Amino acid sequence: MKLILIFSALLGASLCLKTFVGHQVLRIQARNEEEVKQLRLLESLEHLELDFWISPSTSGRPVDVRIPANNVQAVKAFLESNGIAYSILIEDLQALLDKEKEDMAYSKQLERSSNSFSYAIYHTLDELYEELDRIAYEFSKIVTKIKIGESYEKRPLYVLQFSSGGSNRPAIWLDAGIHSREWVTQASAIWIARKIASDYGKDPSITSLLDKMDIFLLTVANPDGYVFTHTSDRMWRKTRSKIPGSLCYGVDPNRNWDAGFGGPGASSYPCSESYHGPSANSEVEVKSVVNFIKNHGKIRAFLTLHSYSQLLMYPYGYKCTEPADHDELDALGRAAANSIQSLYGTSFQVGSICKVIYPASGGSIDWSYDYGIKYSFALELRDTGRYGFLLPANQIIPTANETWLGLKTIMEHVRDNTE
Ligand code: 0X9
Ligand code: ZN
Repeated sequence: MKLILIFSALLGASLCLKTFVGHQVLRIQARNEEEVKQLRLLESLEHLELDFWISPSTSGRPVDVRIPANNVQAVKAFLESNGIAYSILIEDLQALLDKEKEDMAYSKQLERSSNSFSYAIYHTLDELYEELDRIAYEFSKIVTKIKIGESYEKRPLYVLQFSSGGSNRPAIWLDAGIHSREWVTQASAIWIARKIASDYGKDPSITSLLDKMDIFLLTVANPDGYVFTHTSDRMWRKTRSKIPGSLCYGVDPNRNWDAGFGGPGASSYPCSESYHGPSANSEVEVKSVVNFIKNHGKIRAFLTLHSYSQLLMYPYGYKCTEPADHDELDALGRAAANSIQSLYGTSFQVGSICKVIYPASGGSIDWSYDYGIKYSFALELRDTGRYGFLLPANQIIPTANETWLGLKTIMEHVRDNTE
């Protein structure tokens, strides 16, 4: 056991894994709009190299920020001098990362000796792709693997199509992992893939759904970023494209869609975590999905998985006005949140992106909604900040399970309200 750990530590080091020793994650509570303004100012100070896990929006909404060790004191002093309240969410990020690595090495050993894919642990891209193949092979009657494009670094973008037959049926789109560090989303998506495949013919709800509609599932929407979170920087969020004229890499793929592109809640600074990119659809990962959806022509729902915060959101993010279908989306969102809660009591807040999280332009569900896909929802899965993006692996299956109940509620409504 010890040897394995030493070996994996060395392996990590040899691949130049970025360390986060002494990085803290603070939860900041702005109590009025003046304090929010101060936090926006803080966000604009590039030299502090802050990573906002939850960006400032309005007073009363928490703001979570990762601060490099050498700037922790300065940020705390800034907050204190402005009388802004904060607490420490994560004392030492590296300690959590070490724990995650150790857990992974240990459970990987167990998985190897059991000779079957474990849904209760996090996997590398290659491992996820191998499991996609196994699902497509085992359930070949209803599952087909389709390559919808390639990432910037030329990795395949694989979609699983679930279909009981028919041609050109209306369909539901589901993706995960567009933000690479949100590991519980890719892990939940692959669990959901097997669940859909193995429940067809057993669960009357999924059976009647697939007898009418297809489901397309993109498990890893940002494969380059995902590989990078394993080999180099666990906190990587963006794509890995080279930005001309900048030393920084990557575009926030959830600011790159053609919906209010370049508006509020997106940055034009290439080093920012929410950099919108040189133009809408500049990221091939985004463009590939857009092309697929347009070519398909009958996508009736667009669902996307993110983490964390436990939110179920509908449009808009690029503006704060209500979408035309607000009442139906809100009611459906609430029904889905109730389904999620019914399993383990996990509570999800429901509302528009702008109202429940923050203004964010160029997001996927705003594009899909404006494109005409009425049932457009984004889910932010567990947790509410105790672990943030570093959700322990023992929460993967419960998270996937409850998420699936919520998605099923949405899909049933789509099934019953689609020609
Ligand atoms: O900032 C974002 O892109 C999302 N939050 S996250 O912490 N996962 O990065 C919120 C916006 C959700 N909007 C859409 N999916 N369109
Ligand atoms: Zn996200």
